[in-house]
Amino acid sequence: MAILYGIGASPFVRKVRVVLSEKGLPYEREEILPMNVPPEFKKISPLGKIPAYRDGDVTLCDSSVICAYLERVKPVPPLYPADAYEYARALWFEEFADTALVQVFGPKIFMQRIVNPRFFGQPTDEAAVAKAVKEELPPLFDYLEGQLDGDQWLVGKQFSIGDIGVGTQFVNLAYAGEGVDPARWPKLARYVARVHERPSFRGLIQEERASLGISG
Ligand SMILES: N[C@@H](CCC(=O)N[C@@H](CS)C(=O)NCC(=O)O)C(=O)O
Repeated sequence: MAILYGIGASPFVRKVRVVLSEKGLPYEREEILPMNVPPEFKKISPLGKIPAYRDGDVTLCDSSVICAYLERVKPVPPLYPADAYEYARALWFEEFADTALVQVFGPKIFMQRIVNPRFFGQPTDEAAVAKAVKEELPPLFDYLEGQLDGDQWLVGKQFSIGDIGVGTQFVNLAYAGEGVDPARWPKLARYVARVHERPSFRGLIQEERASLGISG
């Protein structure tokens, strides 16, 4: 049985779990906290980051690498568009989420509201969260709103790795009690709800909310 290493609350671990679920690939998850990882873990994830993946002799790290590998292992259903331009666009949205979205949603909001008080006994710096929400979220949301041309998904007609990458970051934002104002970003609000309603996301969100003790 394949093993995915990492904790459920990580948006990058969730990205891989959604791909595994969409493709119907069985796996077990082994809890690895992203700080002070065991030295053994660095043999499969040299930077010490989660997720990492093992299937027999195959060991991999980095969510984007693992997802691309899984696509080759089980090409159906496809999560990367066949058309060259659409393929590149899907990779772009994954990259945008893995860099621009996580940089704000993660340390500035999710860490502050969830991780610091629950796991480190530190108070939330609400002023810092409010500043990030007011100043840093709107340009990101404006961009995504402009990319949603009334289509169901970000790229073409197909649910893709771009939607998974973006959708997983919005899960952490929701856990931290923030979201998309439908009056200001109507297409994005509908889109995020659509992505999170997929069974692959919905099941994980229920499981994670229960384990983190977050209602909703
Ligand atoms: N590019 C990596 C990013 C993974 C990542 O940043 N994971 C975080 C947890 S959400 C981590 O392990 N952080 C610990 C560290 O940076 O040492 C991927 O896509 O897997």
